[in-house]
Amino acid sequence: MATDASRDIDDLMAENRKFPPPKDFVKNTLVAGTFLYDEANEDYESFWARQAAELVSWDTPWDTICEWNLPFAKWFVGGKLNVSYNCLDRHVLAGNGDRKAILWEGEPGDTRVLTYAELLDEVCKFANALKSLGVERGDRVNIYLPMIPEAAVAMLACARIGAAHSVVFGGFSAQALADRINDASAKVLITADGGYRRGEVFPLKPQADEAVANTTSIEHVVVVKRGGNAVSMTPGRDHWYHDLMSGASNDCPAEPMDSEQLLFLLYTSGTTGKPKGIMHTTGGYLTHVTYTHKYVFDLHPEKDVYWCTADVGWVTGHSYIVYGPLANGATQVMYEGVPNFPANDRIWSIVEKYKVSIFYTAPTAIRTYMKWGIEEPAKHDLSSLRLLGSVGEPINPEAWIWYQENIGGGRCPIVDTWWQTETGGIMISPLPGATTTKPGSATFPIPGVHAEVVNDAGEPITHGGGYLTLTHPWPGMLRGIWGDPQRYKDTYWSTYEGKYFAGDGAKLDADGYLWLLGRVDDVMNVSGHRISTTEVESALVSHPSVAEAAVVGAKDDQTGQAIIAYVTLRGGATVDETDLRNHVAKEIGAIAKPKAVYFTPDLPKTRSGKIMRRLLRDVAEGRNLGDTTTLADQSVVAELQARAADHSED
Ligand code: 7RM
Repeated sequence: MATDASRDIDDLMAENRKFPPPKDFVKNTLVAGTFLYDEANEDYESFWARQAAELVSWDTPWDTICEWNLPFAKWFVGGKLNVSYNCLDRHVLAGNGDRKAILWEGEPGDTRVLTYAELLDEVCKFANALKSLGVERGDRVNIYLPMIPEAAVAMLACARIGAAHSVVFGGFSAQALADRINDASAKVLITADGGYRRGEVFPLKPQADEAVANTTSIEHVVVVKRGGNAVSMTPGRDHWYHDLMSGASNDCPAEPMDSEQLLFLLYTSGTTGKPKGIMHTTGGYLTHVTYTHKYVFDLHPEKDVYWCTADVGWVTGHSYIVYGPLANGATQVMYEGVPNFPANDRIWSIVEKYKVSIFYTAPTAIRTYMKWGIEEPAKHDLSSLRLLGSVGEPINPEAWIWYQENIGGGRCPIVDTWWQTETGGIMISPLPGATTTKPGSATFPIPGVHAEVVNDAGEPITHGGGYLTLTHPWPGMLRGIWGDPQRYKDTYWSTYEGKYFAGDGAKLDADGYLWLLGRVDDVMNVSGHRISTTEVESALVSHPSVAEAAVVGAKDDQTGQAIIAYVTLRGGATVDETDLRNHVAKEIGAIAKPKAVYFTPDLPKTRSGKIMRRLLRDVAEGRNLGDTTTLADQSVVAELQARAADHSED
């Protein structure tokens, strides 16, 4: 445990369960043993170059693997390639045009199947349609769509002609969309009339209209018909997707792009301040996501059915729905709607129906399924599953075990994948046929990646709590923040000299396993002990009645900060506050015992499912709420404030 003076994060939790790769899984795995790690350790640049040469098709080979002018990197310099060619044409040319690329399921239950040949046809036509609207290499195009195949088509069509896309999640407001269009000076906006969510059509076009009214750069708006809701179309500016497509030629040769050509911008709001346009380029990014998608998910493209439940509006959708899986020629499920329409077993009914073999989702979703109870997955045959993945937040050991037993039937390895919008692709994760996992640990950097946990002074530590840094450039790394190189340096490269730091705490255990401890802004300070939210939340979730927990440090006269816990119970379960507080003390120590526990049916989350502890801190300290625009469900906090008021009156 840290001493009082230490600025490092305490290491409170010990989790010793170990899961070696299951024997049946290892029989057919792509990577068993340490050979990839050994090769990468020998010379990481050559290792990445081998991946780039093997997994990606180039029109012109590169001259230099990596040019590193800290903090600015270029990868595969001088190389030329086309991302859409890599995701489509080459599979068709190899004779796999009839392979299913996208098995799409709409929320109401309607379905569509697109083969690689069909997807290529669609992308070529839409690329020509974009050209007819004046889109050229180097332009920016905004995409504001529901989870429909046209989202992937639009992204790939941009890549085909060298326009950078900027996808804005369909749940974001008109103002958020306008800010992002303005920052990128986008020329064209691609949207839909509306999409399905919770059994109803949510309109997108009216929001798009409002956004465009507050921008000056948009020349044309393309509208996909999905919701069937009434929309107004501005003549000359607005075009129906199906009208453009019916007149478009499917002949659109993929043009070779420079390896460092901008592929996309993706805005991250962070906790506060103006959203940052994270820049990703072509050759390095494609290499990184193709390599990780293949080896982390042990992809056998001719057999597997892969499903990532993210939205294309997030980086997970970019890297592990669109670019990685398609570059690898995978067959994947894409689902439009929410997990509880028409009932709480929708996800498992889709797994059964399409015989999904690789399933990739977020801890927040897993904890929600825990809350709904094991009866839901038990209604379905999930025996097609052979590998499970997790991304987005630390996965608490108990949620990991629940996932392993109730979804994976005890036979599937779990890959807990740590990465960020900024890293482009997975950085820390098990390789499922090679790594012995521990529930809640993302284990080790993947071959080719170098991470260090450092103390407050930036010195590497070998065990205990500290800060996660990345010490070498990697192919998928962000190339900067659009229009703001200084902010790029300040945000990521100035905390620890020469190292990338993006704000996560982490610890190393005695076996060298990495455990992510959550955002450092959320670390609590109780009597001089720096306690991570993750460890206290995991201790709470290890109680059999608890599905989900969020803790925050609230000002306290005695201890500086006191731990306040917000807890959601599993379906049908009950427990009292004292029992839970004692449970935490028993699991990880008296110092981490929450001062108060509030029970709540829901926690405030961002639209991508991350818990918003900042808002809970405001509630706990009785402040007016700050910026709530990134909150997924506005009613949750109001409810919590009401409960806090009740509690203080008892
Ligand atoms: C992919 C994505 C990035 C932040 C990151 C972490 C947290 C993501 C994990 C995780 C623990 C994980 N991109 N995070 N994955 N924490 N274990 N496996 O989520 O840009 O939206 O968020 O998410 O805090 O810094 S993101």
